[in-house]
Parts: sequence; C-alpha cells; structure tokens
Amino acid sequence: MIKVHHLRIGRSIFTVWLLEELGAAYDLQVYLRDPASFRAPPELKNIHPLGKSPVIEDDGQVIAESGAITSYLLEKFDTAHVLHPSRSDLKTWATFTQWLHYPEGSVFLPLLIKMLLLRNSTQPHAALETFSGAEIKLHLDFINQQLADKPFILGEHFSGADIGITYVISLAKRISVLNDYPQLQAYLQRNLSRPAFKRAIERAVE
Ligand SMILES: N[C@@H](CCC(=O)N[C@@H](CS)C(=O)NCC(=O)O)C(=O)O
Repeated sequence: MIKVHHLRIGRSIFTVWLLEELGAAYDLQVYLRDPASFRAPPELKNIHPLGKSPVIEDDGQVIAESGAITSYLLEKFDTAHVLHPSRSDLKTWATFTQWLHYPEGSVFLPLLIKMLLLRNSTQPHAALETFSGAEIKLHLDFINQQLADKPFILGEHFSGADIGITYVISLAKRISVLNDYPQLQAYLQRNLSRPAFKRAIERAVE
C-alpha cells in the first residue's frame, strides 16, 4: 500500500487529495512543522535525504517531488485515463504535462519570495519585490486567461493537472495576491469543494 509522508501546512495535502480522487488505499504518516522555524522536523530526513514533503513510499521505492508523485499515482491508478490523457495522444499528453509541471517549475518561486518578504516586512528588498510582483502578475494573468472559457485547466473536465494549479492558486490567496482575480477565486472554490478534497482534509488535516 502507498504510504504518504504528509507535513501539515503545505503542498502534501494536494497529494492526499489526488489519492482520494483516485480512490486508492493509502497509509498516512503526519508530521508537524517546527513551531519556531516553521521547517520540517528532522525525522523526514530518515525517509528521503531532502527531508521535505510530500514523499511517498510504494513497494520499497521512495518518491519525492509532488509533480513526479502525481505522474506516478496517475500511471498506477488512473488506468481508465479519467484524470490524465494517454500517451497515445501525444499532443494532448504534452499539453497536460506542461500544466502538470508548470506550478512547481514556474509559479511557486515568485509566490515563495513574496511570502518570505511578507514575513520579514521590516526588511524590504526592492529588487525582490519588483521581481516577485511582476512574475506573480505574469503567471496569474496566464492561468486566468487559460480559465477564461473553461472550468478546469484542460477544459470541461477536472484532471490531475488541476491539483498543482489549485495548490499555487491557494498559496496566492494565502498571501493576498488573488483579490483582482475573481475567476481564479471561483476556480479555487470549485476545486476545494470537491468531495475528494473534503475527504483529504478530514483525514489528513491540512
Ligand atoms: N519541489 C518540491 C518541494 C517540496 C517542499 O519544499 N515541501 C515543503 C512543504 S510545502 C517542505 O517540506 N518544507 C519544509 C522544509 O523545507 O523544511 C515538491 O514539489 O514536492
């Protein structure tokens, strides 16, 4: 059975959500952040040298990185291709893969920089403010445009790519940069209202 190493307050709740969408059985190991540093506890380094979450274990293999974990879980459990396209349609698969990797690859960093600036507001940093502000606008505008005429990132149906996009949009909301994007707020609400997300929260407590 899949074992999920879940660190509270962070992106691993989105891996738990995917497992709930897939209806897969899983064991959950919950970790709490260090209250002073807000970092992961050292025990996570016993699972994977980076000591970060999410990490899953399956059949003796340890897998880190949320995008890779999403790909693995979809390959393993979504054999009917309800949540991800088959590679036999290479163009559709490439579009899906782009959206799958985009949140971690491009969107997360400027949001993280902004979050750290907010935490240290007594030490402003003009260059980082300018960079993160422009990049956040670039990415939120791009996602907003993608969702202009469809409810989910690939179209009419929810897919595995919506999981990572929902994560970065929820982070944008947490740092209060979502006010000018009612459509993204509605997208967030739509996805977080899904029964599988509610089950994930009930079981894992974000
Ligand atoms: N790119 C990695 C990032 C993993 C990551 O940084 N996870 C955070 C939680 S959201 C973490 O474990 N932070 C605790 C720490 O670094 O001490 C992924 O997508 O899984």
